[in-house]
Amino acid sequence: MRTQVGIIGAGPAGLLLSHLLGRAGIESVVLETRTRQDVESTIRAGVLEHGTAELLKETGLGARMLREGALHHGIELRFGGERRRIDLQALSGRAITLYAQHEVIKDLVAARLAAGGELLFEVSAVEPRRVATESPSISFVHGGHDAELHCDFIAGCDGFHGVSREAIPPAAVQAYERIYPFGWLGILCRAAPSSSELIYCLHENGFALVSTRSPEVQRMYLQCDPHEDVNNWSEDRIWTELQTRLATRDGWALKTGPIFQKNVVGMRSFVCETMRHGRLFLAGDAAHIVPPTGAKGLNLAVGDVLLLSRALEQYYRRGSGELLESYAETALKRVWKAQRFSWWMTSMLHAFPGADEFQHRIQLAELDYVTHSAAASASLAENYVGLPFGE
Ligand code: FAS
Ligand code: PHB
Repeated sequence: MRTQVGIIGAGPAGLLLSHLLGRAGIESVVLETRTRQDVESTIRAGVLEHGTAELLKETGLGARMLREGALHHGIELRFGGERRRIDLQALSGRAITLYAQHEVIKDLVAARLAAGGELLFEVSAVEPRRVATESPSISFVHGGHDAELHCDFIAGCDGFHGVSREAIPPAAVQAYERIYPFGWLGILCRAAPSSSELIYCLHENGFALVSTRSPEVQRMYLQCDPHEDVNNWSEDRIWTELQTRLATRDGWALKTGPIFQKNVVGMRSFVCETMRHGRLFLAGDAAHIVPPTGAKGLNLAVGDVLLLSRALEQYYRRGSGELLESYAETALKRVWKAQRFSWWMTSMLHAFPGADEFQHRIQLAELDYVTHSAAASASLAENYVGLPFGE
């Protein structure tokens, strides 16, 4: 097979890149190991930055998001029984959109297929080849047949556990990592919203987050041991612990309901500074991971592929490799800012094993300062709604 851009991975990064390239008249083929149904039902992100939502709208993908998503103009920080609102709209002039990642994926897959895009699901043995030459290719197996996709460029959008980053010689890889001594137990439940905006909560027992998916389905998280067995958490234990951590002086109550999905995720910060090796370009979780406290992962992937699509457009339209040359450097500027914000939110809002009362008081003082100081809350707000693309 032959195409211009071979894309490995049909997550938000790979599908959005194929969509943006398609709109610029650039051919691509997306290779995905899982089934379409699996990809369209993976429960992950829920928060879209202002810039992400605008890009989806501008590129013809906004209709269902506008109908079924929800604009949130603020978030709440909760600590020491106190409730403090951060007015994102007033502080940054922007809002966030609550619209689940797998819904974005469904919209992207539908748009690609409607545009005649080539998506190959259930491929295996994917291997990027000759990435440091001018004629790379990707070998894979599909429908029991060996295949080779010849292309000008390869976009590695296959997430943290993919093959693309592994295709870069170790000597060329510069990576940075921080693994956190806690994880998140995430639940989906059928219940009415307990709050009209997201609640980020620090309690001495640990972090808690109240998020949402729709008026009928709620998403919540609580800090737990990273190796926790989710079966140790009965529905009663989950609701009791959430209510304990989220308790306020004014008797606020959590709305509960049947939990139909629960899982534990570990937390890490990771950056592979080598986002490009020859004709192989990494984007999204294949190059960087942030702890979900800052709600940045999906939005960073969007920022990467917007940059990469513009660089490829410049190459095919004007024969210039200038933006391709600067892709990694430009993308990493935004990646490190999001890393800093996600690490900061995680450090401020989680109970660290072995931390003493002094540490806890410092975190409470930081939350008190952030929610009182116009400068500090404006800084939080502008990072949370998303720094402008390319910055
Ligand atoms: P993905 O991992 O989503 O997609 C990679 C794709 O490549 C997958 O479909 C995989 O099957 C495929 N693949 C892997 N290996 C392959 C191979 N060898 N060949 C072909 N295909 C291959 N981010 C936010 O912005 N906001 C949030 O609220 C948020 N919440 C989160 C909550 C949780 C519990 C988790 C785990 C993450 C959360 N994130 C959040 C981060 C998350 O959204 C990721 O950043 C996002 O999925 C990254 O997208 P991709 O880079 O496309 O990678
Ligand atoms: C979510 O809705 O899944 C969510 C929201 C905010 C976060 C992380 C996850 O920071």
